[in-house]
Amino acid sequence: MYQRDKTGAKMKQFLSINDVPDLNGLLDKALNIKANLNGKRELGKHKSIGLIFLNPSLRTRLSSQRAALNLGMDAIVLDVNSGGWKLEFDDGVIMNGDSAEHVKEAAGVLGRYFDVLAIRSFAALEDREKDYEDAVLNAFAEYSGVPIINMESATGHPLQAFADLITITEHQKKSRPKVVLSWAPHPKALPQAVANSFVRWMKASNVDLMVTHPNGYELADTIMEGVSVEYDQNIAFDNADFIYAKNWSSYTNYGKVLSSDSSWMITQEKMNLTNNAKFLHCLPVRRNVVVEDAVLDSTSSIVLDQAENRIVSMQTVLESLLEELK
Ligand code: AN0
Ligand code: CP
Repeated sequence: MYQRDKTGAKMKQFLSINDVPDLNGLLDKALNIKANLNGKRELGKHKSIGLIFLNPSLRTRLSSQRAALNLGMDAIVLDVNSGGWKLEFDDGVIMNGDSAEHVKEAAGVLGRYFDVLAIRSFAALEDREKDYEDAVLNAFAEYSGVPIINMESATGHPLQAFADLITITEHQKKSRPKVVLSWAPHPKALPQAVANSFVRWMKASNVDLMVTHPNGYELADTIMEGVSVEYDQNIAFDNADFIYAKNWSSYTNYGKVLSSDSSWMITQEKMNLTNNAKFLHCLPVRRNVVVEDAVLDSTSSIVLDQAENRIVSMQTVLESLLEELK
């Protein structure tokens, strides 16, 4: 049976960037895989992955299935909220309420059905401590007995950040590009997961990273350690090679929307302040709220390349895990 082990140099699970023993090696592997997506059709034969969703998805769901099928794996999707029993995650609860099944059994059962499990479970944005324990993802890791892949947890979205890194690598024109993560407005409270992972992966890469956001949108200190923050978006955009837009709700005033200031929307006028920067967003994106049409519809936008690279990031992670399962 699969043993959790972080001491070896091989990838054993993919909960966060901490599970990547060699980032440059993984990136090289991804670029090679992209050049021949059908090169390892036999590797995953007779192996299976369960894709477990507690929240909606378009890209993650389909790129993960695509990647698994490219490797010859069976991929089966479960939307827990519409097709499964309502799960309990707390320990020691008297389960006489809504929840019919505890994650201890559910994860254990799924571990008997699949060789690998992938989980999506967003932050609830109510209790910061609880979210930042990443309890749902960790419960599956603890009770399933099989390798777990994070398809966006409360605190991170590493498959997205890996796809972002691949995309930036493909488009960069200088060895150390300036990459700006810009907060942008959104009507609903969104998690910090995408921004957290983007910062962590960029910090580990050869880029000049700057983060820009309004007051009150500071990300966790542990994530932002060593990263420069510029509160004036126009100054941040100066000489940027890549603009990565994302909304997140406040971390300090947890889960709150503190600003819907439309002057933070990414416009063509602002893109003109950059070094002819490419525009990135993980999608889904609200047009003319987060970013105006003119930017998304311009040749500077590489959002579809990013989405395409979600197949590549998942396929690279799966290939790494399958090599260990053999
Ligand atoms: C989610 C988020 O911001 O975390 C998923 C992004 C991949 N976005 C929305 O809910 C709109
Ligand atoms: N970027 C991303 O994860 O998209 P989905 O929410 O559609 O999977």
